[in-house]
Amino acid sequence: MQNFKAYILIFLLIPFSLFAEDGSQLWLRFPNVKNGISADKIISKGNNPTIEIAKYELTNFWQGQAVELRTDKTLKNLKDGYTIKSSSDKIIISSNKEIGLLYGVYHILQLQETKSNLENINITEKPSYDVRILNHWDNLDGTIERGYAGHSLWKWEDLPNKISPRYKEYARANASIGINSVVLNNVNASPNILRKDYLEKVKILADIFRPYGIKVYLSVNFSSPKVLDGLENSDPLNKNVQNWWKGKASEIYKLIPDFGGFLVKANSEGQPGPQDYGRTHADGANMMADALKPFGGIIMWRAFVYSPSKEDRAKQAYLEFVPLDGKFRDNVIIQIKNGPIDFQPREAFNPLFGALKKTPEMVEFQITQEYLGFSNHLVYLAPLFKENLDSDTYSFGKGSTIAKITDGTLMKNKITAISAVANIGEDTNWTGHHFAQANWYAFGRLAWNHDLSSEQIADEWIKMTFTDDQDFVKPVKEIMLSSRETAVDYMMPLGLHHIFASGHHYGPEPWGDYKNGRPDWSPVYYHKADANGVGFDRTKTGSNAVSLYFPPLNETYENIKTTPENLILWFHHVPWNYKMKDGKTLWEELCFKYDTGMKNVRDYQKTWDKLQTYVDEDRFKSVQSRLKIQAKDAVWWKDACLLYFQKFSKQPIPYDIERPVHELEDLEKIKLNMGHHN
Ligand code: GCV
Repeated sequence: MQNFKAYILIFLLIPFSLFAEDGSQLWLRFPNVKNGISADKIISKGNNPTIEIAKYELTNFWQGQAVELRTDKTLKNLKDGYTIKSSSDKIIISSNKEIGLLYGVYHILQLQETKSNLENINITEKPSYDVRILNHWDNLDGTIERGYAGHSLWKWEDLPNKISPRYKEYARANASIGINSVVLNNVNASPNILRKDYLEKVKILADIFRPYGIKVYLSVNFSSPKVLDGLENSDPLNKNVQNWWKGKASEIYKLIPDFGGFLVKANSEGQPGPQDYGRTHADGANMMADALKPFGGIIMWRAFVYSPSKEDRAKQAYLEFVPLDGKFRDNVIIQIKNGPIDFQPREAFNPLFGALKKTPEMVEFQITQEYLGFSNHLVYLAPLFKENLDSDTYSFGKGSTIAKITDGTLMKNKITAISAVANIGEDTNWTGHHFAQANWYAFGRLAWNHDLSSEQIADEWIKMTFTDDQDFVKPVKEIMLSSRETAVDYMMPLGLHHIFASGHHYGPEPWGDYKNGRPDWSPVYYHKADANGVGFDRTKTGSNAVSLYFPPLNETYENIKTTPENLILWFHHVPWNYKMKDGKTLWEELCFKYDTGMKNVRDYQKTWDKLQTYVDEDRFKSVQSRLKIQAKDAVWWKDACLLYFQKFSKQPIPYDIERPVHELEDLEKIKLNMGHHN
């Protein structure tokens, strides 16, 4: 009897466990595939670990025609791109490189899973960027700076002996979207990463990633020579220091012959750098560049520098780097955050893009949602990435988009690269929020082809990650495509920025005024609300950051009437009763935006609940409960910001807008214990 009961119980549980999905397979689920084609249907000469992976994917997951994999030297101009052509009895994938063949295999698998037309295929793919790189902000103790999906994937304690199966899964996921480079450790770098024992661990990861076409890079600490080996200093003009880096480079390349290079955060937020010795960023970067040059390595030198000076933070990277243009070695590339402040929900683009005419530049995006609700909020980031890449800098005349400046079209750069701070941790589903997987996916796809639309990327991702049923795809796509603007609306509409609570950057703290700390980390520094109005005056009467933009943008932004309204408070201090284009006053518009953002999240909840039958139980519930948090947070943001700004506008919240449900004093008391400094 007892047994019988157990059977019944198991029987009842089976349907749920079968359908339960934990998200660990990302967009590589293949839910309807039992077997792929048999090995004799794969035509390929030669054996190579990358080709072996391609064969594995085909025999496990590909259900179509026979496939021929061909390396073809005449396709050199496609770099690691490929062609896919169908003939009567097979599909032929050709590439100059083995990795291109693997990319081609992932491409046809994507077509199969999205139920795309597989007849008469004739595809040519060439990547937009050579280096498509994830920056992990993982510390050697296993924590992750701004990581919201658990601890680091890298088990430094276990390496080099014990190898987690997830290293390979991670590499496979990256290869499936064309990511070919990773920085393993935080830009706030521990010198220890360059110790012999750590390099031996790094080597193991590099060996695992190599067949998937992925090169390893490291963030390095500028003081490493002094800290690790007791040199008298780490001055880049000191011969001993230069030799130390040369020796370190040859030690690394002995272990990892295809090592990619270094990423460096120097003289920024307390990190050491060449300026500690009165030298310039160029002196520092060039010293490292010379050490890596014989081995083909590159230096990605970050432009994220600012200090608590009188100068507007939005100008500082420009002022620091423009005078150094032309002074960098040809294996240095300047890595620039998309905006001039710090990964805000919306920023104007960084005026440094296009301002360096002789030095290659690359974008740094942030996939991890430091300023976008961590892994609690559903925010699809492709529209943010696209907005930046499609921004016209006018630096080489009209049409000088950031995409064209960084991909080599306008600058003929020797190195082209694009980077983003990863949102990956050891959580079962890799990214915490199931929908945050879409941001990893979207970055990879855009790094491969920046002309893809946010919509197309969302469409692919939804179909592969959930289902291709249009009744699901359509509403979910609508949520995703509107979600970034929704987050801007309930957090920081109309160009407001950096009004986050200090430290964790999660909730609102527009009242934050750190007089005794760093004023440039204070929300009041950024919104400047007073009885007259709100917003940061960056015109001639203010910080004049507008002058850093090329004409006609400098004029466009100087004039409040021509400044896009979604950036109006970024560039102007705007009177509360200023008339917006829709006839509302600024105050009314601000209220309306916060309200719209909040209501949109409530609508996402309704939509998601209606879709329950299309999603497995576990993922459905997980997304549902995070949407609840997002909805609560949106009300928190709206009430905190409107009640606070109301103290200055001294006007009622328009009566057709949801009433606040909090008291400002209560919100001001909230102190989340989420750690971190600024
Ligand atoms: C890695 C912001 C973040 C820091 C980060 C820094 C950077 O200030 O809050 O956590 O540090 O950017 O990008 O260097």
